[in-house]
Amino acid sequence: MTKNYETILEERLDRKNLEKLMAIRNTYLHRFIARYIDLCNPDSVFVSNGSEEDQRYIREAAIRNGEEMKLATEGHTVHFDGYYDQARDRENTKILLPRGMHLGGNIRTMDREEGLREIHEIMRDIMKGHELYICFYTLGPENSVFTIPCVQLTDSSYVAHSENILYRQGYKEFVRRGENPNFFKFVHSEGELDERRTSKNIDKRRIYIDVEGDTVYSANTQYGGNTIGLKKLAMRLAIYHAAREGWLTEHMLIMGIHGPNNRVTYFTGAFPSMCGKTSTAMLEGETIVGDDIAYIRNIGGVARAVNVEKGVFGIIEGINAKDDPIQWKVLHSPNEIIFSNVLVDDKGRVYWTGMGEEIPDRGINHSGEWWKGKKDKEGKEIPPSHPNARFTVALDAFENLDPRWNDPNGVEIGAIVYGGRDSDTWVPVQEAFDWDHGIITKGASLESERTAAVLGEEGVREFNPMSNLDFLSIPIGMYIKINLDFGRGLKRKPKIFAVNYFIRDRTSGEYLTDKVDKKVWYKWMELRVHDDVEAIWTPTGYIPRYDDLRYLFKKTLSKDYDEDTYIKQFTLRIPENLAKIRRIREIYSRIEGVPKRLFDVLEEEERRLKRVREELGDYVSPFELEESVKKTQRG
Ligand code: SPV
Ligand code: MN
Repeated sequence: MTKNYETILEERLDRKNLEKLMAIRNTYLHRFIARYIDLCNPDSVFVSNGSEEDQRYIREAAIRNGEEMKLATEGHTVHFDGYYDQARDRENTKILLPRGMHLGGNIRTMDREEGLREIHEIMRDIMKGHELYICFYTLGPENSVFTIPCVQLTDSSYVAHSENILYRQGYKEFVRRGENPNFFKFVHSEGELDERRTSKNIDKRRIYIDVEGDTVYSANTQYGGNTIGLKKLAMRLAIYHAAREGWLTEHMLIMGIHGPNNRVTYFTGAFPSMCGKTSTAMLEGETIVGDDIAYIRNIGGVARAVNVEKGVFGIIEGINAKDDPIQWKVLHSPNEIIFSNVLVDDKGRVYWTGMGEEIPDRGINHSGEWWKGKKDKEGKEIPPSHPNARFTVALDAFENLDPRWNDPNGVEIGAIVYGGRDSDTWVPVQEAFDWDHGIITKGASLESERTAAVLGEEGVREFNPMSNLDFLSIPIGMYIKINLDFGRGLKRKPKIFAVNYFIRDRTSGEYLTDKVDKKVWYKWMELRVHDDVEAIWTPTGYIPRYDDLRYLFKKTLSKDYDEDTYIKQFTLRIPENLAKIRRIREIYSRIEGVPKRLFDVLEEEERRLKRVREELGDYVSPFELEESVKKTQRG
């Protein structure tokens, strides 16, 4: 940058926008913005102060420049990402680190100098012909210990519009903080666009995370998970900070589970993508605080959590009127919603796979003009909507929004739940013996079966500790240690549970639980948090007693729950559990810096499983377990 930053800002911003920017008295911010205006060279610059007027400007720009199209319902728009730009790009997402530093084999990193050089090269003049939007937000509620102010530079009106829906406005927070260098910075450019207004230079798609500079660069992509700075990009920066400051950044929902006598117990839950996280957060009769990302801090010995966001970027596939009444209603009301990568007919109505209604044979989707049977370049049939098609909507559109969702002190966490897609090992719900046991055998041992229907690959288990692996910017061993330490510092420790919505029958292969059954598991966990019901000891944790479940099934779902179903669902599968321990131990033994405690706790669990196998065999019904424990207690 040869010119002085003030000169650049004066030359490139009109009077109104310059005034808005200068009302924030922060020269770090001004220098940063000037540098990227100079480098990326947009045609014009718009500074948003978060007012209704400025938000409208961005909404209208998205329509005007063709990144979104209006739909039949008021407030609804659709955005398409490029055919090859439909998901997070793990390959080209890298953490930039000083030369010679690595985070271990499971996390992609790159030499910082080299990465910065490459991305700055790619970004030179990349915004030519585009308008640059400069927007301010906060992660977490404003003016609280959780708050992280953020500035987003993007030349995509779709990205800016999405962020206005998903995040709290932060202009005032910036004004209040004044000359302060501590904020997250995101520079995004969709790059050159094709005739469909989608990113053209996918080969130059890069998402580089400069943890030391608190900055993320993203280029030549539009898909939200790669571009919406405050979502998964900020998560990597926050994990890096949290690790040093003793708090947690987690890929977790937050929800209130409603127990007896109007008691509300807050849960957080970690699930890998497409494993039921949003549908859990949307359970009927319960209340939602957040569906994707949580900051958790120890405040006075208590674990408290806030939703980093204020909206939902949810998967739309499979949402139907019967199973998802709350989401269905929102998607069919005149709210501000951006649909992405769904099918649109000529009347401006949207359709998606699994919606439970007839889908037309023609329309427009992520592949352009679409007809039933259309194939892509690889000869693969194109579905009407992409499996990762999404909707973006603010949380306040939902009738189940928890009244404390924006509490600056967060909500106290009573329970933490971990769950993955597991066809054969874990029972539907179980409670860990204690914090360490939960963190290690549930969170750190989380695996999920791949969902893509790729022949031969289906069922491959992906290791995904705390469902956070894709977002780690610190070594895995350090991350596990921080989780263990966090619990040790708490006076009141949340209980830890594991759930499995995907357990199948050993012989028929059929799912053993209904989609709605999870309601009962949460009601049971809520009672356990307050020690209101007893449970059965098993080598892997505590499981529900039949009588308690029968009562809860009747009460919450009006369902008769029979013993046979209970036995099938809760039979302890010892060979599968032992195999899992072997897999997990093998993975961790190849990772550096893993706390010894992890191996000890796994070994204890292995010993317990083997002991029970000797006495009761490979597959043990919960009734047998209950009997056997009673016998031991009688001596
Ligand atoms: C996920 O994949 O976990 C999401 C969507 O929440 S993304 O923004 O792509 O991360
Ligand atoms: Mn997510």
